[in-house]
Amino acid sequence: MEPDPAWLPAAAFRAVGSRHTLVRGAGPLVDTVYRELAAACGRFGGSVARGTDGGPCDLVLELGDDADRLGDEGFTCRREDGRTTVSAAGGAGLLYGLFHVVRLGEDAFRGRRPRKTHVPALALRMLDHWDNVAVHPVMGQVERGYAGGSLFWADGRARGELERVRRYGRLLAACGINAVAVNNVNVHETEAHLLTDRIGEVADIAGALRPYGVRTHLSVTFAAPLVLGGLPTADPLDERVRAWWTEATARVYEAIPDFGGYVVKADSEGQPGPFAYGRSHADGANMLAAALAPHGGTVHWRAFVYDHRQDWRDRTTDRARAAYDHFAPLDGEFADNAVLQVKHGPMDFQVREPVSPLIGAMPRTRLAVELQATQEYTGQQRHVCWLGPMWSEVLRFRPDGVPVGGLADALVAVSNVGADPFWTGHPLAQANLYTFGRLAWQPDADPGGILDEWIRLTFGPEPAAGLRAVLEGSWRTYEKYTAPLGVGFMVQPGHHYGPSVDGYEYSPWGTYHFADRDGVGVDRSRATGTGFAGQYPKPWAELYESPETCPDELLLFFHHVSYGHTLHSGKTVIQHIYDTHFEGVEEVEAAREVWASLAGLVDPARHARVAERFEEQLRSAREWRDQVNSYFFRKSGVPDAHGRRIY
Ligand code: GCW
Repeated sequence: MEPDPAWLPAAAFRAVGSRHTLVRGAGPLVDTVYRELAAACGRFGGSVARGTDGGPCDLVLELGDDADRLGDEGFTCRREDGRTTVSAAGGAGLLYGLFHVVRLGEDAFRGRRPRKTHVPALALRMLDHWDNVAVHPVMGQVERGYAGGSLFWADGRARGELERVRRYGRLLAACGINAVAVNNVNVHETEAHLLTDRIGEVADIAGALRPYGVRTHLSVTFAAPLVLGGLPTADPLDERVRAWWTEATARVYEAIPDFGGYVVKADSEGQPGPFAYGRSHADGANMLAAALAPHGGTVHWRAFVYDHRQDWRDRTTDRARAAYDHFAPLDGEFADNAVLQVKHGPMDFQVREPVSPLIGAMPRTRLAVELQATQEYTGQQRHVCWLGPMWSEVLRFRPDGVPVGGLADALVAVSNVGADPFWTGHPLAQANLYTFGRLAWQPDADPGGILDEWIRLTFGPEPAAGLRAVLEGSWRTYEKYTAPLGVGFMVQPGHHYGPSVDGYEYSPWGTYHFADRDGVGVDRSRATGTGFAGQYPKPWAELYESPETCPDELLLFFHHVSYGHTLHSGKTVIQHIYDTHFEGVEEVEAAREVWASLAGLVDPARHARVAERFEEQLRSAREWRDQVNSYFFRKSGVPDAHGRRIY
């Protein structure tokens, strides 16, 4: 089966493809622009010329605008005297300009448009693939992957479907993504070799992505000098180790001259790191940064460092504190080409978390904020869960005056894409990928506008209202029927799908809700709890400190309260739990009906795939509702005020 066209169906090119266009400038990405236009004109009867002189034309795409202002990726767009002009200083900018015109459709060729400048707010807009080369006995081909196999790898080898990879690069460019890390941050034995003897396979992928301005990055193991180099140590301050990395990195750049850099998960969930040698994470990151610097590369060093072998009896250790406690003291010690990659929340991609207090706490350190497009904890691409509003809240949050989107140098998402013909398993999960790219380009963009854009491109105008109804509130719906009020987890251990309220309660992972007969939640206050709330600057530290001022949706993240505690909404905690769980399921039922009504307006294969997933979502949502409600009814003994069925 041909892969789904996603947000680039042929019809999206009708407006440009039926016009007369002139392309001015040279370079590989300008060639891509030309090829895109030639293909569109072949289909819709327009024409495209290259060069300086041109007869009358409707659209000009030209290199030559102010490089200082636009950089390589920015562009301007204007329309006057019946002609639309896109100018850029670099080929990437021209390509983004072309996709901008595609998004505008016929509007690009109507009336007058004053000149407008478009420059990405974040220089790096990246997807991290958690793809394994060899199938992992527990995690499979793609760790936390819900879209079939890997686009890049299969059963220990390069998959070799470079045309598919090229199409992927094209979709990414059309929503503004410019970097991809091609393997899992948990680097197992086979994958370690991508850095050295298997770099050619990475180079092939890089070659397929390059025409769309997407640079390739690699996850590497900190122990590479030991496991690949035969050295007795991986100590980042050892000269032999440093020389090994310098050499290995030089060879990477011979194979991939525009290689982006390394991604590293160190001292985290069993991965090796500098702690084994008594060195700091800055020592570790800086060693790799030094090897990359002569080539213009960057190391993305992940801050996801915590004790995953915690004793649940130990109430002093709080996983939420870990990233800040480990990294905030290192501010100012990281090299210029080292970027600290911080998960957006302090725990782990739950449906609701506060923004990580580490974000904003290291003003002298470059920052990448990591989101999770793959829906590990948000329905695993069997449930509709459009994450745009959540991500937008994160990016607009102001730790200390400046919004997160303005503090970050890079925005990264764990990819939700695989070898599935719909790319993302659930066809509607494509919206998350698209929204991520567009928010990374403009973090203060209205997510609803992005959703509409995605719907219009992907589905055309007819089913738009229905799609909006299905997607718009889907994150809040998911939140309603799963773990309440920011408490998190309550998922089945291991695979993390479906409810198990106590699944992680007595585990070593540091993820507890502490429900008893009187109440529920984690006391993270300074006064009586773990002190986590004190990691925030004002006003947040104070706001979160007290259950009276803490926002309802985060109450159980920060506080242990009684079931009778009254929320700002006026409801008690226990009644809130019952109400939201009944509502959540009702909302899924309603969305499923809306989807059913779109049959005939949506491509049949897509319609069938989503319809099938809705059956599973509804089954699962009911299971969540009944387990969570029964659990809290049995703990608390408090009946539902409305007498609904609880087991
Ligand atoms: O959420 C956890 C996931 C792991 C993942 C880890 C991480 C790649 O369950 O599968 O490992 O986060 O972000 O490193």
